[in-house]
Parts: sequence; C-alpha cells; structure tokens
Amino acid sequence: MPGGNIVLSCILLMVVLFTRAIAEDGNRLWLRYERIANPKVLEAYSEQLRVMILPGDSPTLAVVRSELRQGLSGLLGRNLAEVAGIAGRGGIVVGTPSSSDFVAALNWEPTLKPLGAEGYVIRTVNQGGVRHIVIASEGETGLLYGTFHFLRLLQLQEDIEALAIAERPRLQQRLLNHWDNPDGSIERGYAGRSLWKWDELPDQTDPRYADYARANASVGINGTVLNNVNSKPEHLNGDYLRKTAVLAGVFRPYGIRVYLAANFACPEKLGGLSTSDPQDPSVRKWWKDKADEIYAIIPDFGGFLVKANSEGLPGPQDFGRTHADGANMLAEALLPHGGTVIWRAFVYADPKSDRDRAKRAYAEFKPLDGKFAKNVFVQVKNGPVDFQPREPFHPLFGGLRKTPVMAELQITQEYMGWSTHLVYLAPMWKEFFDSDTYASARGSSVAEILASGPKTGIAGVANTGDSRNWCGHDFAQANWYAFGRLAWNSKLTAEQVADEWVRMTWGNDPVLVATLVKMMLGSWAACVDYEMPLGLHHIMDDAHYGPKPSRVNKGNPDFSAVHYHKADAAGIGFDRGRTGSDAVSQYAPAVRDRFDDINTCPPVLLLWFHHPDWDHRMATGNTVWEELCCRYNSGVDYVKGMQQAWEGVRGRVDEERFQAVRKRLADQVGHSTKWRDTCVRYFQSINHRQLPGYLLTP
Ligand code: GCW
Repeated sequence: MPGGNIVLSCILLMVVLFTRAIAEDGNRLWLRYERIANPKVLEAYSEQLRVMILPGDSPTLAVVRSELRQGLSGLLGRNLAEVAGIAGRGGIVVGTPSSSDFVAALNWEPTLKPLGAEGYVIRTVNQGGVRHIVIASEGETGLLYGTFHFLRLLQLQEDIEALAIAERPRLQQRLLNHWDNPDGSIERGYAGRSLWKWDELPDQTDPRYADYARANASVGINGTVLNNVNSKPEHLNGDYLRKTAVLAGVFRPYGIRVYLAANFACPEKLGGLSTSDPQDPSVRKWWKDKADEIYAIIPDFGGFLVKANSEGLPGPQDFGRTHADGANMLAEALLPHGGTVIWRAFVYADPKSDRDRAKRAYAEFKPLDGKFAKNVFVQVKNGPVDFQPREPFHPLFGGLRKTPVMAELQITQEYMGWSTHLVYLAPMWKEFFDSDTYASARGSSVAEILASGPKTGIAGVANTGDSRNWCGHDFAQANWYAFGRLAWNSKLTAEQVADEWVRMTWGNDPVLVATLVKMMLGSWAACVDYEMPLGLHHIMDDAHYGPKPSRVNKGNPDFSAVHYHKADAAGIGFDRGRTGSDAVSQYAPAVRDRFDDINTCPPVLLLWFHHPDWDHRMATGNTVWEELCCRYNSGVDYVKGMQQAWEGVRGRVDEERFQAVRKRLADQVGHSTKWRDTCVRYFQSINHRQLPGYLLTP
C-alpha cells in the first residue's frame, strides 16, 4: 500500500531528525541547560522565577538576554515573560545602576564599585513581600558573568532562596593563547583544525565564533591571542587585520579582547625595511604606524604576544639588544592606545651557555627585572623546562620582583597524551598556584604573586579546534573549563571545579557525579606516574606523544632524553643541587635548601633535582628502582580503574559520548602500558636490577 509507505517514511524521517536534534556530540559543552529532572527543585525554581526585568539593549545586554532566555527555558522548560517593572511577581532583575532604575534605586554603588566592571553581585532582595534575584554590576561584562554564575547555580541545582554572592576576578587578564597557523593547522592541537576560517573571513563568519566567545565568557576568559607564537609576519598585514577585526567584533559583546602574536622581524618582512633593530628610528616608527593601523579598526585591541629569540624566532638579540629593548619598543607603540605587550620568557639559548636548560630563562630575564615598560608583561611557563607532566614552579615566579609576570599554562595536552588520554589538569595547576616561592615573608605563593601588582594576568594554551566537541576528548573540555574558573579564582579546589563541570556536562545523577569526579581527580597524578614519575622529564619521542627514554641527540643535549634522565649503572636523575648544575640557587633560599637536600626534596621531584643511587631508600621504604617500577605500574592500574569505572556508568550517560570516551580509555590503557613497559625495560637494561614480580607477566 503506497500510502502506508509514505507514513512509514515520514515516521522514519522524524525518528532520524529527532535523534539528530538531540545528538550528544559534546558540542554544547557545559552549557547544556537540560531540563531539571528533580520535581522539587523545579517547583522551587519555578515559584521563584516568574518574570525577568532586563532593561537596555546594548550588544552585551542582548547576549545576557539571550543567555537567560536559553538557559531558563531549557532548565525550567518554559519561557519567562520579560516585563518592565515589578508587579507583585518574583523574578530576576539584571542591570547596572545606569541601565536599570531598579538597580539604581538599591544604592549598591559602595558594594559594586570595588568589584569593578567585571565583578558582580547576585542577591535576593525582598520588596513588599516579593522576592527578587538581582544580578548587578558596574559594567555590562559583569552582568554577563553574573548571569552565567546564576545559570550555573541552577544547573548545579543549588538552593537559590537567599542569595548573597559577590565576585570579582583575582586576575585582570585571563587569556587563551591559540597556536593556530594561517593555513588552519594548529601547533600542538589535537582537536581538529583551527576554528578561524581565515579564507572565509572577513566576508563570512562561522556561527561557532560566537559559540566560542560564549563558552569563554561563561568561565570569565576575557582575551584571546588568535595566532601561534611561532608567528608568521603576514598576520599583521592589512588583509589579516581586517579579518581579525571581524572576529574582534563577534567577541566584543562577550567581553573578549583580541590580541595577536607578532613576529619581531615584521619591519623587514612586511615593511621592507633593512632592519628590525629596536633602536632604529624607522623600525620604531614602523611599529607605531602598525599600532595606529590596528587600533583604527580594532579600538579595543589587547596587544601583542611575542616569542623572541627562542626556537629560531627573530628577536632583539639579533641586533645586540635585550629582551627589554625589544619589548619596550612595542610597548611604546601600543601605549597611546592602552595596549599591552606580553613578552614570553620561554628561551633556552645555547646549551654552551649552560648545560642545564632549566636555568637559561632565569639567567636571561632576571638581570632585566625592572627594565620593562609599564605596559609589558613577561609571560612565564609554569615550569622551567617546557610543560612537562610535572615540573617545579619556574624560578622567575618570585624571581622577577619589579616586573608584571603572567603565567602560561598549557591546556592542550602536548606531553600528556594529546586528546586521547583523560587527564584532568586542575590538580597540576593547583599545585603550581599553591607553591610557595618564599619571595617575601608574606603572600608569596605563586597565586599571590600573580595576583599582586598593578598588572595581573594568566594565559592558557588552548586545546580547542574545529572538532564537534571542541577539544577532541569529551573530558578535555574540563581543562578548558578549569583553566577559566581557576584564572578567575585560583582558590577554588580542583574537586569543586570538577564537580561543577561534571554536573553541567554529564548530569546531576549522584552516582555519575561521584564516579566521574573521582576518575578525574587522580588522572593527572596517574599520567605523571605512567609517563615520567618521580621528577623524570623530557623522555618522550619526537611527536611528544610516546616514550623514548633512549633518545640521543649528539649535537644538542636539549633534545636528548638521556641528558635529562642521566640513568647509568649507579643511579638516575639530573643533579640540579648546589654541587650539581646549581639550578636550585635560582630559587629563594628556603626553597633552594628544601630542593637541594635529598631528604627534604619532595619525592615527586626527586629525579628533577637529584641523581640518587638506584638503591637509595625512599620514605616509602622502597628503593628508587622499586619506587619507579611501582609508580609506572600504579599509573597504568589507575587508567584500568578509570576504564572499569566508566563501564559502570553505562546507561547513566548518553550512549554517544559513552562510546566516544570508552574508545579513548581503551587507547589510553594500551598507550600507558606502552609507556610503562618501554621505560621500565629501558632503565632495567641500564641498571640490570630485577624486575618486580608484578611486571614480569607477559
Ligand atoms: O613546548 C614547545 C612546543 C612548541 C612550542 C614551544 C613554545 C609554539 O613543543 O611547539 O611552540 O614550546 O612554547 O614556544
């Protein structure tokens, strides 16, 4: 019967469309706004949230309105009426003292002013027996952040009966650094191609640009460096600037400023000058003109990020000048426009200057402390080598006392299993923030140092790409989220952040939440253990993915694994103590002494700072060799444990993401096993010790 076929086809089509509409491909990140399943919570919220008062229609307010509508209709399953005034119905009021009469009448300026344009309050206000929730700020960006905070409370199903929240970011500049190239590739990117479609810009804008900005705003990220620090001069030509201006326009309502990585040789490469010497008047003029050109089309341009005299990039030293000379020249060009120079300290000159690469950045930058212009940041990676699974904090934190220092964290997992391994990085970042530099008697943790002084900031090397779920691994989204949350407030715990992220991304089912949070919290320590335990570092292969402890580079020790682990028949580890490379002396005396003494050096950094005998007994009672084997093995066991735990949540999460994560966990088990076996066998071939029984099974 033909009619029957048509009906059947229609039904099939609807099924297909419906399934696609609810596709759980991770694209919605932590902003899913699923309808609240708990009837009690839903009822309480519905009671409280009847109307919405949000006067004004600036671009940022339009974003606030759309977010509130989308969030509330999703979470509550109904739309809130937007009304002009309170009329006996409780609701939500959003405004600055100038956009909203209601807010102005509250006379909250004394509270709002110190919170600044990005800070906000969320308070329950009782008026005439009716309760309202007021989100107020001095600035519209603050309203946007407050709105996301409020929606987060609902996503977490928090009690919203009597709210009294006041927030402000601890750091001013909270940036993502994209290592994206003009050809669409991403250096160390594992989630597809670049989000920026340079060939389509400026005429076409991908809807994902706004989605990207929205996700960043939801965690308080307020700036983005669009291009790779290994920067091509063309990024500053007129064509690219016009494309950049379009992106800046999309991001602006979300409180996000655009920055560009600048190639120091631009005056020669783009401008046709015969030099890029920062002392040359024509070079200085070239940069001033370039800054004027940029600000004419991007009035809120953030500034330049510069990698100079590092890994083959040009820089002021090519002309016999210092990093400060180079940075200050750019600072001078940006200053009239309010722009910032972010100058990277990731340099490791010539191994002949010092065999220990970990010391070279400090050696170059410490003497320049106090010589940088006011609108310059020095951007320092968390550790002194290069985003290794675990490093001690970089001695420039605390070392640079008169220079604003911005921390650079790596969200993309260059050395930690790319987007194949589940590795939640917040515990690592917390360890870094909490490290005491002893730079002064009080307030000397890395977090406190970052937050002090007139200019403060942090950057994270982005892990985003054009894959549907943004980050490749569904759990890698947690690192983007955690970076933003900790940049806003480094006092949050890794557990709190994981808990929030899991609830918003996967659901509020308590079994699910407990399982996923537990998996995440131990995953970084496990990765350190199965890759480079006890302070081992730089023993990976060329791709920075697999193990290669046997790697030798005769020409350059910086690229030799054997140079970093120094395993020999007697022992293992890089002696950086006072009688070794003396890297410890770049730290304040209290830190130096702690690292220098093998008995007080944290065991997790033992082989970073010392070269103990294989039979040296550790606090655990194990010898170094036993401890090393044990760590390698327990790292792999942890991954197997995650795999098992994940099987246990089947049915509690959607099948699509369940399978995607399941596949990656299987790969991670295989790959962590490869790390363990390669490294343990390699070291055994050097020390000829027995393998422990648990590693003997085939
Ligand atoms: O970690 C290393 C990476 C390079 C990177 C460099 C840097 C952008 O392997 O890919 O280049 O650090 O941070 O400049």
